[in-house]
Amino acid sequence: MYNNKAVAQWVEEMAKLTKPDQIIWLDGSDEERIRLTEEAVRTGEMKYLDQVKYPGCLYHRTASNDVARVEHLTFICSSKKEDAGPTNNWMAPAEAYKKAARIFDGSMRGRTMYVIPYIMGIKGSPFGKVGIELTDSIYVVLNMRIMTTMGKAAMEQLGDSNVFVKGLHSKADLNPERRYIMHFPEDYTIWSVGSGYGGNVLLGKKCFSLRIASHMAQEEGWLAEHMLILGIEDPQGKISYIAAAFPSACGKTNLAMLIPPLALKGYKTWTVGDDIAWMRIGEDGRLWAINPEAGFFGVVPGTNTKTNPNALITASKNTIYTNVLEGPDGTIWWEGLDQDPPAHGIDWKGDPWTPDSGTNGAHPNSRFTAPAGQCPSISPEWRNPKGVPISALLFGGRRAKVAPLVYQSYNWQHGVFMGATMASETTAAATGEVGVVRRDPMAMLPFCGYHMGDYWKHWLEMGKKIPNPPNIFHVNWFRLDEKGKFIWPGFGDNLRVLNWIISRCNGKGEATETPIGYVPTVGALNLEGLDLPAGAIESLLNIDKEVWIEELKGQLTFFEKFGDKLPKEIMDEYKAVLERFGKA
Ligand code: OXD
Ligand code: MN
Repeated sequence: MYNNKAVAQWVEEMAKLTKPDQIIWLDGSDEERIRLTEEAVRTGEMKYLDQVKYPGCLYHRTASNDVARVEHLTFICSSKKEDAGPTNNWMAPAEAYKKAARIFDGSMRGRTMYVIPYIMGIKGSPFGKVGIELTDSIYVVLNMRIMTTMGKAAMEQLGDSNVFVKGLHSKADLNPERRYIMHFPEDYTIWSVGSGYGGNVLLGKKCFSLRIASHMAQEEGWLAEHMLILGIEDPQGKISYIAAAFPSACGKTNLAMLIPPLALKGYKTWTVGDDIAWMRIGEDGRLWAINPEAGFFGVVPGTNTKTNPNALITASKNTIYTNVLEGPDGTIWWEGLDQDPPAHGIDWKGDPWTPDSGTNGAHPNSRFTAPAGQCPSISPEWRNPKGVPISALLFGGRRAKVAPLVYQSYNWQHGVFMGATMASETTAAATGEVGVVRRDPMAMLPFCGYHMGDYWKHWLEMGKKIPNPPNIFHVNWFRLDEKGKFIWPGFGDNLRVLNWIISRCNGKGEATETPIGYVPTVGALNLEGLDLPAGAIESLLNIDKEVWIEELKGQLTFFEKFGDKLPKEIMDEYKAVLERFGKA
């Protein structure tokens, strides 16, 4: 069906290994979508939801031991161990290929191999990159249709080039003992076996667009980041774009789809992406970003008409729901939805469930896969092949006491240090242990495809190459009061903070110099219409020296892991903060 020789040869080789009964090359047509959906429904792999309430929506349940990314089974297989660095699992490429091949061998017998050509990015854009995923799962095919530009368009983009990311996926027997997510950055190759969960098997997303792409970006001089992209339009119609990195469970999708509070009249927000940003230096010397994805693969629980009404609308049609609670007659429900649960249903494990069961109906990591174009706040620029110009980069985390609501770095190098020291405290829901600090540099800990020390060096070098770089900020929506309650209302009101950030980028916005960076003065944030208790803004902006000295100790322990790969500039910034605290 397609006549790219390199692709044909590779597909043949992989088919020899996995031994499918047949191979189907996908074209991305609607007829194909309907045919595959009907087949998946016939075999029970997927179910139609009520097509009046949820037009075009499908339900899928993964195996109950296969509901999240598996970091301990994820490997970076660079030829030298040192290129994977201390934050990645490493396996020698020959050993990894051999180990996985034993599981792939014959794994598609009795099954069909689907060939999915896809573009991460926009067709015709210099940002775009082509991948091909081979899979034995229709669920994967239907998700990839939403998350990427797939089919004929991708093969046209590839032409007769032999440069494409080779992704091989098989569910095999879904045995966690025989599950691996292997990345071969030097070969632009991904082998994923033994899982059916999105983050492990939608190979265009984390595997390609972050792990492999971060390696490509280092080679080619750009940035592949775990960042949302959001445009903020002021009442005069000027739109400024930010890109923001937060670890999981810090509200990235919510911020990406933020709705301005009523008090901020005339402001609009525009969603460009909710998870990944590919950024290059534009001809005008600014940093330009695209969202390489075409859909959202969002966490469902907690999504409601208050936290993220735009996500609810986005996922109201043509969406695949995975591992939520199945209610009666093709309905669905999840914890944190502002609607009563059904009297009975089937939970994410496939067991009968009632509100009295005392267990979750939906898995906490249940997901929606929805076309980005359906988002009410989608930016008219989201498919612009040039991308959007970035004024500010934000790093953030969930910190009860350490980080103030917002602060700005003194310069790019200091900003890279801020990203490198990013951390988040675990919540009770996530681990059972509250307040454990997990260091997650640039939110890339599980996604950086090479040595984190080299990655910081690359960031530092990019700073020297960008004639007009974005300003860098740190935000923390999660500061707690003495009673353990959030002080800042968050959600739409985060726009107040973003507005201060944008005014700083325009040479305005009042700030005080502190040991950690520029912090807004108490009067600098627009708090009109917000009913904060007395002293709240002061505590949100407060920097507690004792707490920071402890924090700096934690940063140093973390940096020690990187030995002589820790760039000197990062250590210089560390010492400068200590010095500003009078502790050098
Ligand atoms: C995601 C994640 O799924 O960051 O986006 O874990
Ligand atoms: Mn993510």
